[in-house]
Amino acid sequence: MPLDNKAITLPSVCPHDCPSVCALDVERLPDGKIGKVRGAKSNSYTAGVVCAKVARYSERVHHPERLLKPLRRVGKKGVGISEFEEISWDEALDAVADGLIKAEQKLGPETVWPYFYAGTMGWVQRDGIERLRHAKKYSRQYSTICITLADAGWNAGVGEKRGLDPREMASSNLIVMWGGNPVSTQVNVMTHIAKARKERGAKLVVVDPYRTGTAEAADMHLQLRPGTDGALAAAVGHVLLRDQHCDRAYLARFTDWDDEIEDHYKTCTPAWASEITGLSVEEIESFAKLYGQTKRSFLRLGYGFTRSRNGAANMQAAACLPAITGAWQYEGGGALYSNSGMYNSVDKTLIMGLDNLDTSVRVLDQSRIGPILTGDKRDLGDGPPVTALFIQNTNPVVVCPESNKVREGFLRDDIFIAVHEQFMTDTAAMADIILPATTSMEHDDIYGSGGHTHFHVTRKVIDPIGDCRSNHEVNSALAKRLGIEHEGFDMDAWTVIEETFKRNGLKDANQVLEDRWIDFALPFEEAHFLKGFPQPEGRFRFKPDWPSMGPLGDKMPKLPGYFDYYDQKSEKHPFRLVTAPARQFLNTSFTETASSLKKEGRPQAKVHPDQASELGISAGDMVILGNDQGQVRLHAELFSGLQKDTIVVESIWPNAAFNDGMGINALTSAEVAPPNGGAVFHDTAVWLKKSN
Ligand SMILES: Nc1nc2c(c(=O)[nH]1)N[C@H]1C(S)=C(S)[C@@H](COP(=O)(O)OP(=O)(O)OC[C@H]3O[C@@H](n4cnc5c(=O)[nH]c(N)nc54)[C@H](O)[C@@H]3O)O[C@H]1N2
Ligand SMILES: Nc1nc2c(c(=O)[nH]1)N[C@H]1C(S)=C(S)[C@@H](COP(=O)(O)OP(=O)(O)OC[C@H]3O[C@@H](n4cnc5c(=O)[nH]c(N)nc54)[C@H](O)[C@@H]3O)O[C@H]1N2
Ligand code: SF4
Ligand SMILES: [Mo]
Repeated sequence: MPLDNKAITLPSVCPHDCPSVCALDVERLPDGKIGKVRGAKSNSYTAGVVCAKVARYSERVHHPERLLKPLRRVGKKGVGISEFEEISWDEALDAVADGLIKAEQKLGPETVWPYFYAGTMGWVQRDGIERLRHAKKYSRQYSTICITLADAGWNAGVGEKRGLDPREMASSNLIVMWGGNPVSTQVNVMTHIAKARKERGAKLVVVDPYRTGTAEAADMHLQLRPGTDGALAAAVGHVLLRDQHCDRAYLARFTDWDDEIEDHYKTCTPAWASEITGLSVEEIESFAKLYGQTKRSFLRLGYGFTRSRNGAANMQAAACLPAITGAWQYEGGGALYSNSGMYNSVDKTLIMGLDNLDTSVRVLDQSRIGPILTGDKRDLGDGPPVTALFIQNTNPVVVCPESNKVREGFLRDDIFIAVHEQFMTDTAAMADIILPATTSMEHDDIYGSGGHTHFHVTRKVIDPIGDCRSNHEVNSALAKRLGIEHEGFDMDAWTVIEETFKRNGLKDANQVLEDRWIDFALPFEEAHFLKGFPQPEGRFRFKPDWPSMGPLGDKMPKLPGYFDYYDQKSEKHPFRLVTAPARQFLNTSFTETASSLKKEGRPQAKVHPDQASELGISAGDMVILGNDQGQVRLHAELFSGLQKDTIVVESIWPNAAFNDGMGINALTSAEVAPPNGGAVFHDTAVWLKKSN
């Protein structure tokens, strides 16, 4: 790529797994490196703001430890770069193809499991691995690690994964951030909240088990016990009905409201919810009053409160509130969980090779990779074991639950592992072959966005660093070696993008590139479901049809509220552990950058001071957290912003950052949650003790 003799600014998009999907203005310096990264001012959602870690993005892109050459492991698994030797791309691709072919020859195609997630959210680079999978009939992946429970809960009531335009917050008088921490996880929400507060004196309420940065900024913080949101939501509903803050005409016209639901809410008193949530009756009453008295109330629903065995029920119960008050009818009123369903109209056949999809091929649950690799029959049935993994865009050795089992599986000597990565992650260190990957600055892509409504097109800002290749290039080169024919593998990434736009009847991709994005925002009436909810009967469902939503749907309660199915504390496990995201990391991304590491310090267990003194724990002491699955050793931090029986460990640190070399997910469970699965990262009962 020809360079300029001065710094120039080029458009891009943040690729990370974050609802904000910021539009970026990126400086390219005369030496071909990226310089400053800023949020695009011209994008009405990004509004010139990015988080601190991406403002420092050149530190990650030009990091001295970026993987720049293909590597073959010649020593021990799980150690790191010293155990690898450099090889050529041809040797590496031949070795990967050979590994996959040999496994298939022995046990059939389902023994091979291409495994990926959202290290980049770009559709072409993230989802292209599916084209390889479907053509070969390799085992399919059920992606459950993040959104499954939240999706189920939202869709159960509303019917489709979309909601308010987040820019409408500017017109809201009350914003309720429920189970999310945007100060850390999607900073742009705070921009729009700040605007509403400044211009209209809007109030901010945060529902979160600990005093996060967002809670600190709030007018009211409901610091409940983790997993009890359904009870809080039902009690708020009770007060809204009792005090006539409900809209009876709206309920009759737009929902399935009936006497059974009415009677149910009558039983959900604040006193009852106080016992369960640990909040006082006054806190519940005053929140309900504020919510009931404010028609322009924007419920911003996060993921955090759904990462629990009862997470789908919690989400559905909270989503009932704007249906009770009828807030949906007003500007700035209603709810947003995610808008990513808006892009479902864009057909991804070319990107994902859906023309080769064979639904008779087995599906394995992403979050259950630990049990799967250690031979759990509940997952494998009569099918073959997984003996070959090809991994892109994810770091399962750290991020997946039951990580002692994940590690055991990766350490098996009868499994072939290829990892395409930017860094020597814990997962890459387990590989037989590592392929070096480009970053979003070095390849082309398109991005939808959960937190807003833009659909972005970008081209690379700089040339690939070292010998890095993009996922699309690697998948195409592997396809040739595996004997796969599909038109998507004969196109470069940009052509896949152009064709996808053309085949969907969208604007020409080059035009969108110039415009930077298409805004998919819907007209007011549709965004607010004023023509009816996208359910077969056109009504919001207080009574979801859970059994139709998944094999465990019949476990779910018929009516909205508290579902007491979670990892409750017990005499043996008297604490509830939340593994919330760390501000300076993005999952495990940025755990390699010095500035993020410096700011985060070390893994710490936040323990209430009263609890600590009962257990003889002082600030900075080494403690052990444990349950029937495992133990982790880390330092204690005394923190008063949580209930006495709650512990928070901000995550996700590499395993080696913990004192016994095993990270927090040793404690989290891979149990399948109702109705249709989903990981339960904040639903763990543990014991805590001082380490000697
Ligand atoms: N800095 C940073 N940003 C990130 C990420 C990161 O790791 N770091 N991860 C990215 C990804 S992949 C995602 S999906 C999003 C997730 O972003 P969020 O929607 O913010 O969701 P969570 O990360 O699950 O947790 C957010 C909050 O939920 C709270 N929480 C936990 N359990 C409960 C509960 O039972 N009830 C209630 N009310 N709250 C609860 C936690 O304490 C935490 O403060 O963020 C993205 N952005
Ligand atoms: N305890 C606990 N565990 C959690 C969570 C939690 O809150 N608590 N959150 C969960 C959630 S919500 C999620 S989404 C998962 C996320 O978990 P992961 O999907 O594993 O996310 P990351 O850890 O960011 O890893 C993404 C990897 O992709 C690589 N990558 C980025 N771009 C590219 C590319 O273009 N090509 C290739 N080949 N690689 C690329 C990055 O270098 C990085 O190592 O973690 C889950 N795990
Ligand atoms: S807020 Fe999220 S999307 Fe925006 S720059 Fe940071 S990580 Fe990327
Ligand atoms: Mo996620």
